Amino acid sequence: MTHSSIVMRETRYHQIKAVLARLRLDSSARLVVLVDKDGQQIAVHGELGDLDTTSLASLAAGNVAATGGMAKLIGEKEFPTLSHEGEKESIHISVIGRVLLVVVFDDRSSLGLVKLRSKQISHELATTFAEIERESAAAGVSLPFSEITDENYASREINCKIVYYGPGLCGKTTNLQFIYDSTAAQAKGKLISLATETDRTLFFDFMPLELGTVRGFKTRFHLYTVPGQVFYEASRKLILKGVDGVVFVADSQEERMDANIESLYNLEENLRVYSYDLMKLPYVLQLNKRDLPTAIPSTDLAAELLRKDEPVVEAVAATGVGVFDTLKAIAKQVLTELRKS
Ligand SMILES: Nc1nc2c(ncn2[C@@H]2O[C@H](COP(=O)(O)OP(=O)(O)O)[C@@H](O)[C@H]2O)c(=O)[nH]1
Ligand SMILES: [Mg+2]
Repeated sequence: MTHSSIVMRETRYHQIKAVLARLRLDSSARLVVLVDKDGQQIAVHGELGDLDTTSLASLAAGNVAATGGMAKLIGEKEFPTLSHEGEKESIHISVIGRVLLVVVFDDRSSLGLVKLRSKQISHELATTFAEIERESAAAGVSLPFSEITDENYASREINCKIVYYGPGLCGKTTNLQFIYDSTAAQAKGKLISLATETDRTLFFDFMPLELGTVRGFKTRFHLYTVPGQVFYEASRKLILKGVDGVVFVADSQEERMDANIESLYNLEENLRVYSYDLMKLPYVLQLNKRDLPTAIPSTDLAAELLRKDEPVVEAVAATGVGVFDTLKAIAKQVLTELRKS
């Protein structure tokens, strides 16, 4: 989260909120959200209703990243706008440098109008963000957007991204599903699973989770899983962008040992793409499926998969054993890192 963070002064935040309010009015939209490309929500204005804007922000960023991959395949740098028209509600996304302007609208407006108005303010937003980046470089500090974007204490937020990594069918989705099933409704957003017909994770699972208040900041964890199959390499890379902590879920079955090792190498390689170093990143090793008769001894697994002094948690995700211990172990490290910055 902090790798590309910039600081936004309160006055800038209000300036941006005012631009969003104007856009919403001029385009008769329901809601306008400004999101950074890593999926963090920067500011929102409009009728929220029960809309989960955290998930919206995250999925919008995933959407832009995925279509960006498509653009490159056909020789374009990226697509500057994306729109999705539904029966009643529609979404228009504009890519403005490092931020995404997401407009949600219904039949009180039209795609043409939203497009026009978004384009008209995109220059203004780009200029403002260029200034913000200059200011934060001058201040020489690096804090995430969300930490200081509001003077209102209660609404200060920290969003952390945790990725569950591991070979196909090791139990990543099962971990998230158990957390989801055992968490109070007010603490969690929707668990969003993009799965194939055969129930394999296609793109990712995503679930926001509130951890309460840490040092006056409302703290929210965004939990992701990656698809395990070899051919989803592109998704795996995208999901690691902006990661704050990784849980590696190993499958204890003897016949999955090679798959574990391959996936761990793949993780290290994909982290390097973003100049992250597994050695420095908050990291937990979960040895899952301890219940199976073919599970090899934990010490043998650990000997093969340990990378540093990371916590090792034995688990049976299917029944929830070790699932929260794993989450706590990674959360603790991520929060310790945050305190340093
Ligand atoms: N026996 C056993 N099965 C598990 C355990 N954890 C997950 N599974 C099963 O393994 C299969 C794959 O799990 P899933 O979470 O979809 O794997 P993913 O590909 O890593 O997301 C499912 O049928 C799960 O029910 C476990 O601890 N023990
Ligand atoms: Mg899965």
